[in-house]
Amino acid sequence: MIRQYLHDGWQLTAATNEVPDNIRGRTVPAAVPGSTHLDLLASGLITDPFLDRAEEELAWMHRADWRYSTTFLAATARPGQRADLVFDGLDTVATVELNGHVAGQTANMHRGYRFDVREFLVDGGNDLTVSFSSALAHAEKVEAALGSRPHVNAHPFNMVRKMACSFGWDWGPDLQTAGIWRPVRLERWHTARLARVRPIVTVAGTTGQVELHVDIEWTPDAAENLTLLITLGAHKRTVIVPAGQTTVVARVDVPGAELWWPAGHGEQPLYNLDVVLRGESERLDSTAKRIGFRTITVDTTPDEHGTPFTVVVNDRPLFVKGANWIPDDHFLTRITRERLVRRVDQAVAAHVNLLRVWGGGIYESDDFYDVCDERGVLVWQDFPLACAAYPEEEPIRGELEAEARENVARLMSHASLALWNGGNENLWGFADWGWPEQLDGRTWGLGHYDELLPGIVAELDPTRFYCPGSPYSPVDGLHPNDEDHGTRHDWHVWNEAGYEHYRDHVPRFCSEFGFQGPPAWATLTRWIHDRPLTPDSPSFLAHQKAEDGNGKLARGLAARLPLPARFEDWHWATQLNQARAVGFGIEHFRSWWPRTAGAIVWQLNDCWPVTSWAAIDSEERLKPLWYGLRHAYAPRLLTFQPRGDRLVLVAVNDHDEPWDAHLTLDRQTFRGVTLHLTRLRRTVPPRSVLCLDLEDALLQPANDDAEVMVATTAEARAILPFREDVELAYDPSPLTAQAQAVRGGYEVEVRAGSFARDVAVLADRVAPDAVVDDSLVPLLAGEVRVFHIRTDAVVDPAAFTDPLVLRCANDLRAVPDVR
Ligand code: BMA
Repeated sequence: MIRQYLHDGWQLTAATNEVPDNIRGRTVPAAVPGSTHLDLLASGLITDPFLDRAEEELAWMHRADWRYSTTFLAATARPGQRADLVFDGLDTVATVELNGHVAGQTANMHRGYRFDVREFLVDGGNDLTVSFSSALAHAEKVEAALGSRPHVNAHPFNMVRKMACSFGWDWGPDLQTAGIWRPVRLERWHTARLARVRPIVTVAGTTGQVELHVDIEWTPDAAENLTLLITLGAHKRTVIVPAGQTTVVARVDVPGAELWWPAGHGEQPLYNLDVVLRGESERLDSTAKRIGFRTITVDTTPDEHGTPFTVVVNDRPLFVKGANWIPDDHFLTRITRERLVRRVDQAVAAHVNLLRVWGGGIYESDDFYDVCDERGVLVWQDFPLACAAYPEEEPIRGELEAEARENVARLMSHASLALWNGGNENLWGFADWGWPEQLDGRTWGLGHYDELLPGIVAELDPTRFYCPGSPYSPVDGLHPNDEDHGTRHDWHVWNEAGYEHYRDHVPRFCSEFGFQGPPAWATLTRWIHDRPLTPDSPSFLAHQKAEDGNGKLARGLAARLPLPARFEDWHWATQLNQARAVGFGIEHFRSWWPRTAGAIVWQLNDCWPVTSWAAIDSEERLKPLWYGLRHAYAPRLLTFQPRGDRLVLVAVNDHDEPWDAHLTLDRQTFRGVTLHLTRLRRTVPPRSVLCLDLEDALLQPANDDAEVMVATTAEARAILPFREDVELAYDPSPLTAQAQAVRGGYEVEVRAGSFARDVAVLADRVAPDAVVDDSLVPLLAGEVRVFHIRTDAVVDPAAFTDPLVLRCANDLRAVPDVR
């Protein structure tokens, strides 16, 4: 096998006249892999699509057609040799021509294409063109042919196999990309090649087992017997492949295999699996994968509460501390392995042990799953189907089948891959969003979720759990979002209700819930230049995509925190409230373990600068929510929760070791006068939850607007005032602080004269690269905390104690409220 990558010399030209004057007839250098927006940006022909309201100016690109072309040097194919033009990904509707001959046509960005171009190759320069036509126009044509189906947002993304959020989402821009988005190469081979290699990995007792399924493609005239050499760590196997045999199944056992564990529960040993196909005299083809030995199941055995959804790894049931993942940049080809490493590391640092690759995005790159394997992050993979009814007719069915087969086979080797899921909110949409009337009997995708996709998983990747959708109730006749059965999404909080309503439900598994907040200040002000900058200024609004998003932010603050007039305070208040809301939900869900077996917050990351549910913004900055996640997902957690009509203290121990907790419980005034104090010692068994009754003397304040309840151990602390912030009589400026330069950054020593809630150093306001080690820290009267800030910037240290940088919840009481 000779692989010749064809990434050089590409040029891009608009293929229609319906483009702006400065682009019509122009040819510009093109990046491959890449996309039209990025090429035009690099040539200075468009404004950066993320800037202010540039997205609107670029709407013409939805309907544009493009031609990519290059010339590469090659020789004609020798007799008996195959020459395939292989595209790992084309976005999306394309015609591929080599030297004027049509090699093939495509309409699915989620799969690869292999075209036999033996007949078209010439000696010397070969002209390759890829002509893209508008994916939107294609989708509209399919819609006209098959009949329309309900979908969220403006465009019929459900009519073309292209990333749904390409067409805009409630956190994403409507910038419809086109381009050669994954590698392209010429593959020359003879005799045979490895068409597909599928390791089915299990553990039996202490033996790791790999059942390797290898599909071989032969040239028609090949007549020799071949050898397959399999190397797994120190274990080797050789299998003879008789001429013409297209499948081989081989078993390799690894006695005493080291087990792979999710982060927080053990190590992530990975074994190299190399497969080589040899002819009599030469190596014909090879592939390398990495596997890990573990078992992952989802326990759905009915119990006294209904039907659980408990992820079990190596026989150990785990509480899933999850986050939903969206494409990490709207322009997918900018997502490097390094960027993915940083993002997954940020997730792990917040104690996240599962990422759900959400159905409005893509099957991610190999790098993504490699990094998750290495870091011990479980992956829940949605098939890319979201918030819409999908036709079960051609061409959608055939394309979905082709992409699912390819991607199941591509990803199944990964130790981190925990489960396949049919799609996002499509079952819910049918049940609740008025689809049956709109569909009028047309197909909507049930066959995909109940037959096509589970059939493919069972055939190709039989050890992996398949779930038809999220949310999903595994009991016939029940609503997909039933709290007692399977998974649930809680969007009542945020859309209609305050976050206290998370406590109205005890779901078996909450696979989506979340609350919005703006991006970090440095991110916001780099991309949005409104003067004045307000939540309603035009560019800011262009980066707030949620329906009535600002209204929901305002209602979310109501009754809790002031609704500040000054933008800087609004920014802080809404970021803080986002973190509080999600932390509140997580603590509630964790307190119900094992009945509630997981929480997957919406959402970890962003794909452009936007007000969204994300914990990490598009410039990789940690929003206060990220720190909130890290607190709420900490392996050992103390939280006050209602049980019956009283509050109890819940101690959550996620470790595999018991927690010998020496507890101090006290009630004290904001000024630090202790009014009640008890000490006790309790052991919380591994991976379990202990509820502790509390004495009246702790629970009943003398002044409910000026006291807190505190539970402390060496590893965890819970602090709870008796009322909402707007009703508390706390000091609006309780902090004194000093900052100094240290190696690698700055230190800010903060002292609380009286109770200070959610102390934060918004360090990126001082230097865009500055990162603080902790945030949203409560300080009791008299406590001192040193915040460590990492930055390369040289600044006056006092900048970190500026009132717009060093903040706490209290200070919002000092600012004018617009209500
Ligand atoms: C859920 C998700 C996304 C959406 C989010 C916030 O429906 O699946 O579609 O972005 O809510 O509205």
